[in-house]
Amino acid sequence: MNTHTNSIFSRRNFLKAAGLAAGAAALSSCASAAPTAVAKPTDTALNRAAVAAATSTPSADNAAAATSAPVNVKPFTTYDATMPAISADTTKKLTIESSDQVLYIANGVAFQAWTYGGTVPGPVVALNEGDEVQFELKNGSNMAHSIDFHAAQTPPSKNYISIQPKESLKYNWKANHPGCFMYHCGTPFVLHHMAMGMYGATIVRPKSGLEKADREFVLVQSEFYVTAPTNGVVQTDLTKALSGIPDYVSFNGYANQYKDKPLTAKVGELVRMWIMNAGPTHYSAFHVIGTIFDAAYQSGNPANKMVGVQTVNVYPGSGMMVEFRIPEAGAYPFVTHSFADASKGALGVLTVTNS
Ligand SMILES: [Cu+2]
Repeated sequence: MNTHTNSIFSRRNFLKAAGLAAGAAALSSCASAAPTAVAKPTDTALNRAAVAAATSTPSADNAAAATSAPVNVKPFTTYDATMPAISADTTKKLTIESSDQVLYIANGVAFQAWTYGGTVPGPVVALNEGDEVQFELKNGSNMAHSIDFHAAQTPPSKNYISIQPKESLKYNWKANHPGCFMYHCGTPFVLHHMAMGMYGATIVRPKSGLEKADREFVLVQSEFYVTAPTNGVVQTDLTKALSGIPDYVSFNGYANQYKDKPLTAKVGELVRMWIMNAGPTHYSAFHVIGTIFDAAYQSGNPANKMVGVQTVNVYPGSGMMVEFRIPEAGAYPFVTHSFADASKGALGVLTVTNS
């Protein structure tokens, strides 16, 4: 990413990307060195109890655990689920660079990924309705890629085309509709490029405004289909991807990361969650155990309001926005209620406290 992205991504994400670049440089200069230990997230007794109530299935972490120490793998850092700030500029310069990375997708599972901006999912693109996006895709990967913004209305034949390594592609588009949208690589074999990690969320805030939320999160659900590890790294297994039986399902690219490091809120606060389902294949039945959504908005558009909703259906390639207030302190797991997928890692916890 270049400095242009600062106008559109939060400083946090920018720093994260910068840190990742530094880490990659360090690793490339000592490829034979022992890998950095994976940060082990904390797990409180409170959350264990909550999660035990949600799923009694053992952790997915062992399904394809690495058999030897992985090399050139980035240390795990929790993907910050906080909705980034949106700049007031009505013209937003956005540059995304694709790159090949080995990332952890679950505890001890190093995955060969193709990324946007060095992470899976890629950075959250945060816009206001009506913004013009001056977009550039740079291909820093070793194979052809493209990018398809569901928030855009533009000819795919002209702009969603594949570019070769070291090439770049520029096109402008306008965020005409508010909501929670997917972006992804559309280069054939599309299932392969998406299963490798090439997706992210675009959030377009409506012109009409939204009630100020006390907590606002972005969650991207996605599946991973992997081989047994070779040299400590698992690859995408296309046969499994075609069969639709994943090894891991995650929120924001890492199985159970918000079970291990919960999101937080306080009693009575307005909590808003933008949920984007990158698939590539499974539907998400998003549900927060112990509460009911006061409102849910199909595609995240305020015109598509439902009330008193227990579970929302987030189709692959679509998004939702939900709002709720928790009346009593406790640990509230959030899951896809497709429980095979929750058991494979699509499970987190919202810890709600009195003060
Ligand atoms: Cu691609």
